[in-house]
Amino acid sequence: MSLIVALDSPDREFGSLVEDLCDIVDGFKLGLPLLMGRGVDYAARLRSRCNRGLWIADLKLADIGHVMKLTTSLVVEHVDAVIAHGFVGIQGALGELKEFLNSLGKKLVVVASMSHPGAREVYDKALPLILNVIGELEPWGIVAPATRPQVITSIRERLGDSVTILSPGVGAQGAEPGAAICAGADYEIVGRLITSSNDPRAAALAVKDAQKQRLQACKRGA
Ligand code: O7E
Repeated sequence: MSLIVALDSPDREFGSLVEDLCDIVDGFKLGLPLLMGRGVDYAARLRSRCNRGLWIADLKLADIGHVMKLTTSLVVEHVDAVIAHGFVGIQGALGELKEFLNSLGKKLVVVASMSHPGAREVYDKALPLILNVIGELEPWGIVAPATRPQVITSIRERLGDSVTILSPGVGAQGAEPGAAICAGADYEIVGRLITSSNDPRAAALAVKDAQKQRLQACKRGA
């Protein structure tokens, strides 16, 4: 099963949580509150507690290429992938960022749609245009909402198997573990359901178990 844990709180000590989860999860996503509140050195220290899996800087960049590269360069040595918004387009923006990341051997992840209810207001309407950008840009990964699995299915149908789909919205935002994977996602991103638990390792193992059961059910067509 594919599980990435979102670390967002700027005032939490995540070191022991990272160590506890290191052998059972597929990676960690570092949110902007954590990166801004604790600094880039903290990201490096966290990674030193678990030097395996996929480490992602969730910068959710949306700027001109020059500025996105400057922001990325502050943290990129400590992560494997960086997240940017898709609506800024390729020329003078995502194209430059992708080239920069490629030159460093790092991955670009582009937001195709989001998990909160307000995503229906703009994101859903813009999705065909954003998918044009993603289709042309060919980033390593994209973000699509676990809260609306039908969006994941339609994106997977449109883009095929070559793109990696990361899906947030499980747990605190209402999606059940495994639903996004059944719909075509590769990874589910889970934050508070695990990080706010008294026993994060048990919570992560429960998510993985629920993912497995859901996947078996959806393979049977349930
Ligand atoms: O609700 P939680 O606690 O499970 O946290 C969800 C995480 O996923 C959190 O870090 C948030 O920033 C992120 N996220 C969404 O919740 N919705 C989105 O649409 C997109 C993301 C996100 O991570 O985008 C990049 C993968």
